[in-house]
This record gives sequence, C-alpha cells and structure tokens, in this order.
Amino acid sequence: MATTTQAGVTSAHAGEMKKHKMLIGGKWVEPSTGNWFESVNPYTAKPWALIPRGASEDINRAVAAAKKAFYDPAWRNMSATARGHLLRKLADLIAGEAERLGQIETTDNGKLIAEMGGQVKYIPQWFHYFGGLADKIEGRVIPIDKPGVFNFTREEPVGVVAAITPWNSPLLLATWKLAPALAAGNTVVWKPSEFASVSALEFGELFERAGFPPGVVNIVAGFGTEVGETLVTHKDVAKVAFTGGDKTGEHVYSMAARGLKRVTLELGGKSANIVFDDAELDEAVKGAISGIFAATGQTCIAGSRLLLHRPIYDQFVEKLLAMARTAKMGNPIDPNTQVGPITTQPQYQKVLDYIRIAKEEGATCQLGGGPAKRPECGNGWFVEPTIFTGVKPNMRIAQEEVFGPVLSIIPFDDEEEATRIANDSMYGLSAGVWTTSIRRALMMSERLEAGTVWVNTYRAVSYMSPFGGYKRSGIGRESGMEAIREYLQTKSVWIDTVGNAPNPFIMRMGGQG
Ligand code: TXE
Repeated sequence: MATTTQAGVTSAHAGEMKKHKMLIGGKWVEPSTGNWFESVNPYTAKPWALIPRGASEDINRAVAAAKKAFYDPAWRNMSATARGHLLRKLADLIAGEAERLGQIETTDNGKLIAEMGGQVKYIPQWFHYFGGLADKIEGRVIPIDKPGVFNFTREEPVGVVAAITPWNSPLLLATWKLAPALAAGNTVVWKPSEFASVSALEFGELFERAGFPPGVVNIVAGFGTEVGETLVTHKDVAKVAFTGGDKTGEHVYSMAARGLKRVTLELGGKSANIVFDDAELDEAVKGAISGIFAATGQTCIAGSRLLLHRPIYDQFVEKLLAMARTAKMGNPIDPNTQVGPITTQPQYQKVLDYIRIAKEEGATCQLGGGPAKRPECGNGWFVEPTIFTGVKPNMRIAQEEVFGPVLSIIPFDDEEEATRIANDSMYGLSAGVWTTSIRRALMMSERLEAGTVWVNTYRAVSYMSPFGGYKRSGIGRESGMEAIREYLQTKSVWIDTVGNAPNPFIMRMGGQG
C-alpha cells in the first residue's frame, strides 16, 4: 500500500499503524482516492497513524449528507430541548473518554499531557452550555409602528456549516464551532488539519453514540488545498467557521465571499503582555512565562511581545530568565514536562527562521536561540525557549506571528507609550496587563485594541466568555452567548390582523397605516 507523509514522502512503516476512516452520512468510509497519508508524532518525528486523504468527491458526499440531514425531519423537527439533550449526552461521553482523547492529541500534536488533561476534561462544558442554550433561542415580538399588523422574529439555523480547524488544539477549537452550530440546529462538515487529524477521527464515534442522526456531523480529513477549498466553495455550504493562520484565513474569506457565505475567522495574533512597575512582579513573571512558553508558544493567544515598564525592566528580565532557565523540556506525554516539541516540521523551520531574522535585525538573544539538543528532546522538533531583548517595535520579530517559544521584550515609559506599542500591530486577539492600580487596569482594558484583555492573569478562556479578534485576528466571536448568533439567521414575520388592505400600489411605510 502506498502511503505518504505530510511532506509527501513515501513511508515503509504503514503496516503497523491504525488506518483511520472518515465519517460521512453516519458511515465510516474509506477515501475515494484510496490513499492515506501518515500523521507524525512530533516528539519522535516518526509516523504513528494513517489518515485518509480525502478529495473533492468526499467533500461533495459529505456536504450532500449534511444537507440531507438538515432537511430530514429526524433533525429538523427535533425539539430544541431534545437537541440540547443530545449535546449534553455528548458532553458526558467526552468526559468518559477524556483521558484517551488527551493522550491521542498529545501523541499527534505534541501538546503537553499536563495541559491536554485539563483541556479535554473542560471541553464537555461547551456542549453542556450550548446544549442548555438550544431551547433558549427566542425571537422577539416587535410593537410595530402601524396598526393592524403583528410582527415577530424567528431565529433559524443557517444550514450546512463548514468547520475548519488547525493542529494546535484540534478538539477544543472544533468544539468552539460544533457546540453552537449544533445547538442552533445546523449540520456540519468538519475538516481537521492534515497535521493533527487523529483525535477528530476518533471523536467522530461519540456523535454516533450520543444519538445524533446520521449526516448531522461529518468528518473529512485531508489537505487544505485538496479538500478545504472544495468545502469552502461548495454551493451548499452556508457558513464557514475557520481557525488557522491569517494568510490562509484571508484566502478562505475571499473564497467564501464569492459564494456570499457567512464567515467566522479566528486567526492568531501578536499579543502584548504589559507589566507596570506597580505589578506583583513574581505573579507577572509567571504570567509572562505562561504567555509564551505554555503550549510551546503555539497558541493564537501567545503573549509574544512582553512590554516592560522601564523602572522594573532589569529586575524583571533577570527574574524571567531565571524562571525560563528551569523549563523542563521533553516528552509531552510525561506529566512533568513543561515545554514540548513544535508540532510540525514546517512550523519548526518557521520558528528557527524567525530566530535568525531577529538576530539579523539586531535583537539581543538572552536565552536559547536555536534547536534544543538536550538528550530528553530525542529526535523531536524542539526549539529552546528563546528570549530577545533590544527589540524595536517595528522589527519583524515584534510584528509577525512566530507561533513558537520566542519572546520579544520591549521597554516603555508610561501608559501612553505602552498603549501605542501594544496597538501598533495588524493583529488584535488578546493582551495582558499587570498592575495593582485599578485606574491603570480599567484605562488599559479600554484602550487596548484586542478581543480579550486579561488583567493580572493570562491565557484564561471559558465557554461563557466571548472570544475573538480585533483587526487581522479575526471576524466574529466564539464561546458565550455571542457565539450562537453566528450560527443563526433572523426571519421577520408580518401578519395582517385587520384585513383592510391599504393602497396596493405603495409600500406600507410608517404612518401610512
Ligand atoms: O495553518 P493553516 P498552518 C498560524 C501560525 C502558523 C501559521 C500556519 O502562525 O505558523 O498559521 O499554520 C486548512 N482552503 N496558526 O499552515 O494553513 C488546513 O488544512 C481551506 C494560527 O498549519 O491556516 C487546516 O485545517 N482550508 C492558528 C486549517 O486550514 C485550508 C492555529 C489551518 O491551516 C486551506 C494554527 C485552503 N486553501 C496556525 N489551506 C490559530 N489561530 O490559533 C489550509 N487550510
């Protein structure tokens, strides 16, 4: 059997690995191409699973199944309460499988098991929350400005939703799309990243077990340009919910625009983590570490620009370096590991390229600055936790998303300068502020151009709180009450209650009765 790696290299290990299938119309099917590709464990840099290489034909089948399910009375006529019940049942099933799913994701994308354990246990909360919201989707009765008419609104699902997810947190980021989409009564075709599809394909089985009608959720694996584009441009897809890089997001947005589709995009950032001289410094050091080295910096909300108030600059850098030096690298499946590998080989190369660029631009490397050759890192794609000082706000390392464990430190003199530097970015996903002054906390959270501002904490998310970007970090919101609106469309219904038709040659405008 011919299989290829994610980089297109033919492999000899195919026989030992689990060969996954795709979920289309309630059935587990092989790809129409008859081809699989290998998913690589970033810690060993060796393949460990076989992913079906979907093609346009598979997307067409999946969208047709999702469309059929959308109109099928089994889903369309299901009461909102029953829909909510299915979501909550799914939540319970996920909770029961949390450990297994966490281990799969750690093996597939190298995210720490220490973090995955918590993440997969928390995922059910999204399905509980949106399951609870399913039967609270209500319209309005509008006291219209004309006599003899009754006007009300209905909130209706949009149809088939395309969910496209990246490799850094596949299940969590899919959950942010699937939970509100399903609660609102839509059907879904989910395309996970070609670099981390295994957890998605394993997750699919839980929809069946929870009792979702066939075709309500479909999962097609494969490459962005092969299946992603067919999905985004498919005429029967009503909405695209995408998380990934901003360049791909821009392309997805323009393709979706041609079909006048609804779009939500979550596209990463270059978040500023700002420490004032009145902050609890030891807490802020932990916040800075968590901002850039947690998840090996491969998170859209990475606090990759650390802005330090000049009076505490030297002291803070010293404390930060001391803590960063203690970071324990190694196998992400070991619960004591603190910094794991880079998930993909191209991403590993990208991070190393940015380190080189930062040095060429004249930044001073205070820590790390290259591949990690520690014995505990084996053959994996590891990069040393890296800290640059002497970074100017206009350098590429301060403007572009690295998506790795690389921190840029920039000093500032006062609130005005901190705000100016923080907002001098094409991105606006999140920001951190460290201060004990309530005045500063409120002032900065008002001034910062970011979808999320954390004060004296960092990297906190919840199913209840809206999440999304300003500027190039995205469009729309995930989580919270805001998210469900992204999956609904409003219908206005007019009913004449008197039967006394006015002049039929003119529109019924205000005051004309
Ligand atoms: O993401 P892509 P990549 C950033 C990060 C990273 C960069 C590139 O800076 O270095 O993006 O990562 C699918 N039509 N983020 O290349 O390409 C693809 O198959 C339709 C930030 O891995 O954005 C995958 O499922 N779909 C981010 C998804 O898009 C296409 C998380 C994301 O892939 C497609 C990850 C196409 N033409 C990376 N091309 C975050 N916001 O958290 C690709 N895809």
